[in-house]
Amino acid sequence: MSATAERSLVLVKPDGVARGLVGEVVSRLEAKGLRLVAAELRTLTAEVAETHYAEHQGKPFFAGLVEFITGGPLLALVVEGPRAIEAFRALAGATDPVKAAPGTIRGDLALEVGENIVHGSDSPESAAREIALFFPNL
Ligand code: ABT
Ligand code: MG
Repeated sequence: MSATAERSLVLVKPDGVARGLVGEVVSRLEAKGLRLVAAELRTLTAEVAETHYAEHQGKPFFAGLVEFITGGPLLALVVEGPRAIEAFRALAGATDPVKAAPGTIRGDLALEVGENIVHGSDSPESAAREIALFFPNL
């Protein structure tokens, strides 16, 4: 990784995989200039899901969130590029797809906050933690 490059964990969540949007998401992030470093299709255990979303434990939507994210295969990606974390969050759009700007992945392709197609790490600390959780050998 070059000195200016940064890595982010991106997930195409089970709703995105089920809807056939993997190609659309990967196409958008590659077109932006982000480079794929790792990719794996897998179904999460509850344990990994609860660790990944540990910051939301105790919130009213937590149980539903874990059920959703473990409900089918997702595509886990590590992407790399200058300011990759912020770059992918900008491509993804706001958490609530109705508020997400048209032109973003969520703004164009999703309607419900609980099924918003993609995840992207939200800080360098989150990215390090999430990449270690999903790809411990990277
Ligand atoms: P993630 O990339 O999934 O972490 O989403 P984002 O960082 O944009 O938003 P946060 B706040 O981290 O939401 C995590 C997941 O929880 C869902 N959620 C969130 C709800 O279902 N209801 C809510 O009120 C809030 C705040 C949306 C996110 N995941 N999904 N799917
Ligand atoms: Mg988040």
